[in-house]
Amino acid sequence: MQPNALPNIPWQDRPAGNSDPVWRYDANPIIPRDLIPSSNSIFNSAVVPFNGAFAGVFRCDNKKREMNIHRGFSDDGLNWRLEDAPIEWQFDDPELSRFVHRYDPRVTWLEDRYYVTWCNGYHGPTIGIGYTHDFERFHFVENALLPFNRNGVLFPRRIGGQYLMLSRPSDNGHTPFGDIYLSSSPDLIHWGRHRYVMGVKGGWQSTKIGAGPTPIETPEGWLMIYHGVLTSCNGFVYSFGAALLDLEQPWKVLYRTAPYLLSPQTLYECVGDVPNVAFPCAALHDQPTGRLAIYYGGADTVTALAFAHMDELIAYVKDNSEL
Ligand code: BMA
Repeated sequence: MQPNALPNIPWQDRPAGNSDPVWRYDANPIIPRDLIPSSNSIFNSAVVPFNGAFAGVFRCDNKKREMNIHRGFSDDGLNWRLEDAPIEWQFDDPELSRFVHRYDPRVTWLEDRYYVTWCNGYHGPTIGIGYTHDFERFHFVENALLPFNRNGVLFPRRIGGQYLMLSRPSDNGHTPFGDIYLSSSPDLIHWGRHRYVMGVKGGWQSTKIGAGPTPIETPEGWLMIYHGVLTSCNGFVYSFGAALLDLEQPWKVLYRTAPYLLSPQTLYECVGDVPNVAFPCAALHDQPTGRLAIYYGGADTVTALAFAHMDELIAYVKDNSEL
């Protein structure tokens, strides 16, 4: 079991005079682009509670501009030690060793281990699924879906006996479309019963959307934080919002934010290798206090942190919903 109480997650109170449902850590970014010798950039990364502290899987693009995922550890969730070399995956089928790149990891504690999902380049982007028990040995399970797909995110428990995964069918490039779907599996290998969850809407989420952190179970439904993309005359703009999904039938959307929760507005979100990107991949929740720490990538370059109160966030999603 993972503890519901995480009193040691990073936290900072909402700044005076700020009434936003989500606010930024004032010492952002928490991970600079050059934390390890090999890195060009470190962003779109996932963290989890681990052994009373924290561990994570980090997207590090190297100085050849190859995309791969690395493990990291932290005592406080703020100061991270990342391995300079990418994760080495073990696999049963040598075909799985063929990959072009790995990026945008999510990590989900599910039953007895940490599952990692990521965008795996295998003749086009698809969803790789692997696991680790200890952040020492990592086992690559399978490519879950056919290319082209990105933003694969597992639910943290089975529902109706099945494993569930959100994903976002896409193309082989910088996809100009994209809706969120749900697939189910008895074994995390064979996926089917695909259901439409939700699609694009106006404004900040008008071009494409994709699930972010592992959904969080609340009495009001599954909290799904997701990114949404607007196409401006200067390119894509990545913001994030949130939806509440039905607890037992999570392809049913109960509420969904019409305004964004956070959009790229600070220097480290607006300036970098890809300007104007806030891309969430993980959230830590301390249930007793309702504190939420959201990890997101800034401008495809650095890793940043934002905070929310679960009760306030749920109320905001409900009060500002347009389905
Ligand atoms: C998406 C993914 C993300 C990235 C975003 C903005 O297609 O590649 O990793 O943050 O584009 O470049």
